[in-house]
Amino acid sequence: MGSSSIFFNTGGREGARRRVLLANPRGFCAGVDRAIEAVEQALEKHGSPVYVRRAIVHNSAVVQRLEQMGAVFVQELDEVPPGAIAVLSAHGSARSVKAAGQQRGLRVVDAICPLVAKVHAEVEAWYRAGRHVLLIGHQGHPEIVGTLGQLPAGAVSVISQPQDLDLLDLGPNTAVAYAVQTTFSVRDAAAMIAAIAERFSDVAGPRASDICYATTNRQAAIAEIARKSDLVLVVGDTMSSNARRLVEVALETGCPMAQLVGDAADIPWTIVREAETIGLTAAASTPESAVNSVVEALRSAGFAIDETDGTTERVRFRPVSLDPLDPPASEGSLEDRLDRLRSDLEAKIERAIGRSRGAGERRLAEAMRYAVLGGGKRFRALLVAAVADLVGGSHAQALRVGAAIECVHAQSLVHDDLPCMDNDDLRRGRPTLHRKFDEATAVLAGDALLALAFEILADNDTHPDGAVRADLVLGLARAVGQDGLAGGQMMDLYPPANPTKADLFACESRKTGALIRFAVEAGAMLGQCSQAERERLLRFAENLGLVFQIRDDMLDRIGDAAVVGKALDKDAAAGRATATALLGLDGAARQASQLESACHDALDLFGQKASPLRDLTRFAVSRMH
Ligand code: GRG
Repeated sequence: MGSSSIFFNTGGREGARRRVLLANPRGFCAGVDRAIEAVEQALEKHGSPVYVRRAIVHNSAVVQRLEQMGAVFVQELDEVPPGAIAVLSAHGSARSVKAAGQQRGLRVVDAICPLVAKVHAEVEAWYRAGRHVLLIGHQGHPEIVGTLGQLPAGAVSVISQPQDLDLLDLGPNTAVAYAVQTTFSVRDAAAMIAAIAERFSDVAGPRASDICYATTNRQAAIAEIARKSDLVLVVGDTMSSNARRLVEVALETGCPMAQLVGDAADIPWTIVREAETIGLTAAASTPESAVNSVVEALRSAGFAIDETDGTTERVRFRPVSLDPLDPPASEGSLEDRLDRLRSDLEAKIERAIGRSRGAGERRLAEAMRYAVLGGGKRFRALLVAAVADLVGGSHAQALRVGAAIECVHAQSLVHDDLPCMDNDDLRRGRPTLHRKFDEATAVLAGDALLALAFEILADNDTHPDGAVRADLVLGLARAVGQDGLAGGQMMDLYPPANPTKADLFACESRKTGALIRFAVEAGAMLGQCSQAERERLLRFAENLGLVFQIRDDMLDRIGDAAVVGKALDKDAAAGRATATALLGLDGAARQASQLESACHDALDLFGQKASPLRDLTRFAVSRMH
């Protein structure tokens, strides 16, 4: 219904101030936002059709908008043709769903809300600890079906009300643990937990409530408003559990009437006509456009809109991993593969930096992007991918590690260029970050890139095994710290009085070699290799790191500034103890060639399979940029 067509009977209360109390927070939560974004991005990257199993979130307006963009909603994955992309909903899915999809050759993206994934991890841990799991939630709701599907049949009992406990065939001394549907009523959950504690002697539960922050905040906000309202309208879909809970909370709080509306077209005008104060909120799956349509209709009908204060929500999640959509690493020519690797890597970094809202955050994210996405050969990321490929590691995981290393590398370049270090104006053919932005932004963007690198490595998507992730984090920490980049840079800034070749190597193998060594080590960690292979790879890495920096020193003398993308002839002017200063240009070239041979020797063990690493070595020695 268009607001202009509303005929409104004020019931003789023209003088009274009729108002709408607009709840805060309301509408989209971070998990919903993230799931919708995953479908949008899959469509943007791969075009239509992108199949989505079930409603991505419980809102028909959202579903219709995505359908118009090219998404195809299905009930089950067997409706999806092999090879196609299938996105699983934010509510989470049973393990068997994902496994069956992968078995049919689908490229499955899981848009599960991270807070639901946390509940999945919890129930699994309780089960492994020998506890029977009591899952507090609504039978048949997709989130409950998905959580049930994490464990074998019989391991979990779903309970929706305290009386359900009487139906369980479990003795009072059974070790139990409870978990709660993230969108359950906070009040009802408390009553259920109390009933469980009464019925069982050995009860474990989550450290923090399973009910998500968004449900908790929306229920608290509407409870506050409902007390002062004659009518509460909840903008949401009838499918939505959290929307229905908001209606219940409003009624329980004492508001005489509460109703669910999809948008302005559903406004119950006969009831609204009698109301003086209307509380208005929206479910976590409701787009703000639907709320706006209701607000505008009520405003046109003579209601003043009072936006109430409420909790500010700062929860953000990293975007859904679209790794499963990457084509197999081995497809296409070498050139194509390198181009694809670079573009996949950059897309990953772009997504890892993510969306930002406030002005300060936007500037920081912009500076981070400028630093890490503005050119660069991606040598270190190519190296991780080539080593992982050599030892049977996953390409998608190698790309994530490569993205982390490129973030650290970019940080080191940004800080290296600062006035307190090399004071450079040009990098990768463009103004350095502090010239383009300012020094404070450059320092902070570097800090944030460094933190982001560790965040990427520590993320579950990088490797399912926590021990491997811990090794990756440890390895990178060592590569950047006192014995790595920071220590090497310090040696460069404060060289000994009469530096020897050993001093030079000690500095260069840290300043540049440490990250190259870590790239090789990380690639090896992602695959399976014998101790002998590992030792060879490390020897290869040691020599490659040195050769890469020696060539860098040589380029300062012989390079073309336009090709190298930065000011040259700076080392000699600054009296730096570089390879060319210590060994002369010819001596440095001879040294590089010896190191190159040592790289090839170390790779002998791998035979033909190591040819991508040999190509990268040749490139390191002969590169002109
Ligand atoms: C990482 C905590 C931490 C501190 C950094 C400033 C600093 C400490 C270290 C400087 C390290 C540095 C800049 C070494 C030089 C490495 C080098 C040869 C850079 C050029 O690498 P390329 O050629 O560059 O791969 P592109 O632009 O292609 O990525």
